[in-house]
Amino acid sequence: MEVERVQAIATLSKGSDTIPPEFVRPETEQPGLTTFQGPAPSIPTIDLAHPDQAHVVALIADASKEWGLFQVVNHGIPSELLRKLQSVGKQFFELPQQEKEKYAKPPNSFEGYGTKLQKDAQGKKAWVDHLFHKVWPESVVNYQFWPREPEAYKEVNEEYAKCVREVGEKLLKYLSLGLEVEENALKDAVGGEALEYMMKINYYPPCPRPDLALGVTPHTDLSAITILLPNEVPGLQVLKDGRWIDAHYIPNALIIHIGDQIQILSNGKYKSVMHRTKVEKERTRMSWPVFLEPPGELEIGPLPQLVTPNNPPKYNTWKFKDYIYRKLNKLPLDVKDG
Ligand SMILES: O=C(O)CCC(=O)C(=O)O
Repeated sequence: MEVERVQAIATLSKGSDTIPPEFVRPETEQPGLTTFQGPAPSIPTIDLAHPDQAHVVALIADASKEWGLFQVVNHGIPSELLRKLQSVGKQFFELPQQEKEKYAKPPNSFEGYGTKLQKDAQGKKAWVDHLFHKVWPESVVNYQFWPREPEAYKEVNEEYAKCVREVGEKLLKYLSLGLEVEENALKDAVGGEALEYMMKINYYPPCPRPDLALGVTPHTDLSAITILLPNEVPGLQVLKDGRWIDAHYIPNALIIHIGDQIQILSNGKYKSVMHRTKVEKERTRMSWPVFLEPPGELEIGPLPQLVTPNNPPKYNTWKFKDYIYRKLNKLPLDVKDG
């Protein structure tokens, strides 16, 4: 089946002031109508290299309880490597279409180059193409989905995977300490050394009607946590107290999302963040989220250390693969859902 990529639709729409109707969101979702315009609190920014670890733990715990999202600076990944990661990803999306199609997602695969095929519940589509491939551990990496062009793609992504793991492990440690459990508790609970790192590149081409369309539509991440590098074009929005708030761009910062699995393990203390993305009229937004995901067979439920008669489990325990299946198919998940 010939799939229409958003990048191709965007090229055809250039110079026009309309977009195909399947990209026009309902009014309740249009960013032009629903972005909060008043003075908004800013998303927390946390210096990971601050010498007082207890202070960093407290900031991360507060941000994860209140927002489910924060930015980190001084995270230890060299800015030169961030620039290279962005450069090789951009070069891939700028290849001729038939080159990119060599990496097209096979049916039933999460990995590969693609565009969300199904329309969503509103019968609408999102203004974004993507590429997914696992980067760690080695046993789950399938190089079939890693671009062979540009040539530096593999080396740069392997180097980034090494660095992003260090950040991920530090965050899981601080999140554990913020729950007053042993520092390895969350890492162990999400699979320890078997925790999988799934790289995604989002490519949001310019859109003639950014007031009407969305890039990714509102969702929380299935992951434990997500570590996201954006390009300089802002677009991420977070739902906070019922308002869609813009995340400001901080050069070289990483954006950390608390995902569903950490919300479950923390028995609801930390919040999985509801977020979406806007697109721009003239500029291409790109982002590089890495999803830290438990192996499919691992069961995830509230940490037993956090469950007491006064604080019973708020969530069911599911194998991660069953959690994904149920969430994607909109089947009941939580204790309250039955
Ligand atoms: O591009 C972004 O900032 C967010 C991407 C995202 O939420 C996703 O890919 O699931």
